[in-house]
Amino acid sequence: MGAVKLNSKNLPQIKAANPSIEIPSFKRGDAVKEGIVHVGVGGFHRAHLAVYVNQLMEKHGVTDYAICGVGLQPFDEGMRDALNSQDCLYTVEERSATGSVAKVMGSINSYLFAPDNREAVIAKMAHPDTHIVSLTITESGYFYNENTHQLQVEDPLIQHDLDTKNLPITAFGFLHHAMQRRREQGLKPFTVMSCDNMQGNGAITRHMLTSFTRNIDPSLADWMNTNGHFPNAMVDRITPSTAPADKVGLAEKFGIEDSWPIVTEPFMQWVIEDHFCDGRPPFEKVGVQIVKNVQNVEEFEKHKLRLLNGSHAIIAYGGQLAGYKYVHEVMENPLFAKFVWQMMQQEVKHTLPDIEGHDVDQYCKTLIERFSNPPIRDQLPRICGGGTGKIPQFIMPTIAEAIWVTGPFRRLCFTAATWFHYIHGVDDNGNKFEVQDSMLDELRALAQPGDPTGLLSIKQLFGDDLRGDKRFVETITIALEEIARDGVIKSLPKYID
Ligand code: CS2
Repeated sequence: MGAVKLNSKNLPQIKAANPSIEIPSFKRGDAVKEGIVHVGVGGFHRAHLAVYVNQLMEKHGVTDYAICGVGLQPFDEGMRDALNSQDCLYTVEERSATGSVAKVMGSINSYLFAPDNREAVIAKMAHPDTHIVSLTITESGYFYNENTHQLQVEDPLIQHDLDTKNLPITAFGFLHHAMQRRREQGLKPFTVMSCDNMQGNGAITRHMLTSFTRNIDPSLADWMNTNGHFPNAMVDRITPSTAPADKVGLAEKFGIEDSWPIVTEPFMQWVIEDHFCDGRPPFEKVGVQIVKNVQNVEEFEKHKLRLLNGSHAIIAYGGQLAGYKYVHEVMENPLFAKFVWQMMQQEVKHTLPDIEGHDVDQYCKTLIERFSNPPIRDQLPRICGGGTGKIPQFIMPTIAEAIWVTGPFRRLCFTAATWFHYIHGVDDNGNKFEVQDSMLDELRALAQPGDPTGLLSIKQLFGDDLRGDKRFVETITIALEEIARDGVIKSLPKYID
């Protein structure tokens, strides 16, 4: 029997054919309120926040916090068409070594594609039913200068949106217009909830949005700053990009024809500060760790960003240069597996704060297992992309702190060096690959094989502290020379005890 197209009407048929599939039994559409407007409906959102909200709706009768998804970028057109063709339903397939489980999600209730109607997005955010606007817009969507810690106000997209005669194109443009409307209507600001991988994501969102608005209307910036809440959060779930084979596999194994399913790992985690200015759903009922204290969130964030995302950097850039395609393949090479373990244990761990009840060694072991999970087939290019938002966050601060406490940092430098070399887009066997980064032209103009000085001169990414540190510059130069001369695989043994 052929697979059945996913939509509301066909749900009973899908379930009848395969009772193990979870399907939403809660009401959707006009029967619920859309309390969350989410900007950036990619794989991660659909595997993370939307799954938590689905559980709230399914198991706890929550009806005020369904999600209205929003796409800002022209490339979101594909998501619009996929979701609209199936009543915004989609499948999450959780894969582990022990097998697969399929769950159809119904928490996304509608979808707005901003280029179709920008005004509709502003009106939706400003609507009294909207209590939270959440974001997964990637590091580059924040226009955050890592060096000055200020908004990149000179960026042409920000300049476009600062001219309020223009309809907005950036997230901050939309948030600004919607906040302005809410103040005029006597409403509270919505909570702006960042779900991106950044240390202090809530604080950065607050700072960037109020800086943006201060350029247009200082009193509105003050209103948001005083009345608005921007919780910090640590978010985690490894979610590969959907591959064509994933659609075929879903149809074959589960009989579901889904235009854009998600494949992910069983593990998921979210630690968030309890700072919401216009109400929130009872997230704690579905396993979210809601904490009162910002310091706790910062500590969790530090552990996750430095251990998970930092390790992902060597796996992705080192693995790509060595000619691999997937994370689990890299981990099957004992040189990489040892390197990752030793970097976490010897260079990263001692820069991390103790968290009561959190066993960091166990956390590292779990990470090795998660990275080694073959069936999710996590693609290296997914992790390699956008390195200018990643290396300065996941690796550089750890190096700076390791040097500060005179701890070892050679492996961290080697990891940074793999990214510097990756920019050239040629692997150790001479094969070309595509490099994806919003700053690619600038990076290419400055990158030199075996010499980090050109790239290190980009102040916006690297600041002055490390560039001026002799130990750092010497160590990264040696690593980059080794990679340029011998390749990654031949260099790795020098970094393993
Ligand atoms: C990855 C993350 O893109 C990256 O740099 O490290 O997407 C990673 O998979 C997630 O942060 C896991 O929570």
